Amino acid sequence: MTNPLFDALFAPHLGKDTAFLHLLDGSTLSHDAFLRMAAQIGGVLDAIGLNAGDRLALQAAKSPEALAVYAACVQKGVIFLPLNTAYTAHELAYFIENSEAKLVVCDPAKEADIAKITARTNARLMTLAADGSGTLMQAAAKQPETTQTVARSADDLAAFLYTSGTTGRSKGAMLTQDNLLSNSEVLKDYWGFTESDVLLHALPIFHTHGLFVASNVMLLAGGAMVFMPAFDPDTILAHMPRATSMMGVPTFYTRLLDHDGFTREAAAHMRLFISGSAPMLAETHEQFEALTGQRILERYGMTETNMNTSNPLIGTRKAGTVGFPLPGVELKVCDPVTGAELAQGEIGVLEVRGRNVFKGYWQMPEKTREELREDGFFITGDLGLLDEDGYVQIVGRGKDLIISGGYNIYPKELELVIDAQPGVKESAVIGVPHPDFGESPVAVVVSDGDGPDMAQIMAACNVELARFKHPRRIIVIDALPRNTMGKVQKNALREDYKTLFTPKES
Ligand code: MCA
Ligand code: AMP
Repeated sequence: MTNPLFDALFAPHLGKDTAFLHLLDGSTLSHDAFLRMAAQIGGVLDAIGLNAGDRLALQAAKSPEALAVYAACVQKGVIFLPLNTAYTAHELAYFIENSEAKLVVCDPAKEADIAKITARTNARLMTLAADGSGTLMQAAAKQPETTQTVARSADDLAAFLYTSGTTGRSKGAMLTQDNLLSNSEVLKDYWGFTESDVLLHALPIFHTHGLFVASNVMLLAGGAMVFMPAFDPDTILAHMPRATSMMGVPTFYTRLLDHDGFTREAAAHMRLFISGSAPMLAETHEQFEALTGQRILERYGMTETNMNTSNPLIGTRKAGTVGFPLPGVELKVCDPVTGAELAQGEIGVLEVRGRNVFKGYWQMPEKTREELREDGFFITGDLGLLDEDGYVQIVGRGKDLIISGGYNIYPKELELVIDAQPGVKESAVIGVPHPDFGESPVAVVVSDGDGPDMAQIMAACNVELARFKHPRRIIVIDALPRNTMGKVQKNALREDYKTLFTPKES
């Protein structure tokens, strides 16, 4: 009986007393202790009747237990659906309904709100707090510390990750065991991770970066992670002398550079700093190298594809580029209209193909057809080129997307909420450069009648949208700039407001 993902990431560590998670209370959880905890959670999944292919949605604080829920899902063939802890009940309702999750695990503080959703969908609801308390681990404590591994094939689904869309409607990206496994195998080797590595893990574990890149790679390598609930520069610096590596979004690096305690000596024990999820300014690369003598390794990925390209471990890490296509990943730069492949140096839409590319969007065959070609190439929506040395350079986005501190914000989602408010004729949401988050959303609103009520707009955002998506400014203007076809010219708006957040916002 085989379960490729479990067999590669988890099974080799059964019975091993090696360090897996260093926690901030000073304790260390061994690989074996972690797997015993996961087996007990797996026992709960069996007891409540979850079968392979069923979905489990988790919205809980980052903790060893939350990571063990992922391991339990892999072992039992249950499809894991992690959800951003910032999502509101309004957003959660969609994910729970759309995925038809059979079990929802949430923070006890949100139980009352989420119970209203699960009552409608007939899903089972259990709780998991940041300290591991709650009904899930109470039930797990009664289960044995070993459990049967359910057979799966490489093509079976392991996870759904929801990604917002340009239409404002989220899509569940279906990721197979092989998508996740093949990518972590490639990354482990490409970045040289071994069991001697200790990774500073400060990313959330509900996205590809913190879960499928950081955690999977470390599980495969057999190394340890300093597992932090969130990014805090003081905590990072306190643990840097025992660590070898860190993965982060550009905001991690700009915040570290702003910290007086971050020096060449502080970073001396580290062998590798990796950045991704959003573009890193060449200036940040340069400042980092000047201070530490080390060069950040930048890579590029997507929820639908895991990681596609990376700068090399050995060789030149070129600032302003995301490196080369990873082994096993084919990358083409294509004409956005015809799809024809373009020559080196020409700017077009990046398309990628490989074992890393997802299976499609859950119950959205049309969306899948729009973005995933029959020949297997996925249309990323990112604009880029291959430079003279074969490095991939991302020059912009063909899709209307804002990335704030590594979180994606689709303007349409905000525009739909804002346009529905009284006094708003129409709105356009744009991403404006921000010194801390890279980009921040700004709403440009055209008033109707007596004009918009700002408090009402923010109240609606509070109910419907996670806090990180909220507009950081709302600007009222007479009319939106449009081209001759009547399309709103967001480029013109971005130009008008490009210095809104500089100099640095307090
Ligand atoms: C928190 N807030 C934010 C963000 N994060 N606002 C805008 N953008 C954000 N990213 C808001 C909170 O709602 C709160 O608002 C205030 O900022 C402070 O909250 P706090 O939790 O203290 O935030 P923080 O510690 O400052 O967090 C910033 C952060 C965090 C460390 C950059 O957002 C983070 O860890 N980002 C990583 C995201 C990530 O893992 N992305 C990978 C996606 P208020 O005070 O007003 O209530 S995977 C992906 O993109 C692909 C596959 C890839 O290539 O990796
Ligand atoms: P997500 O949908 O959350 O997986 O976000 C994926 C998007 O993040 C990609 O399509 C890119 O636009 C962006 N992205 C990820 N890594 C990088 C990077 N190193 N440089 C520029 N953009 C990036």
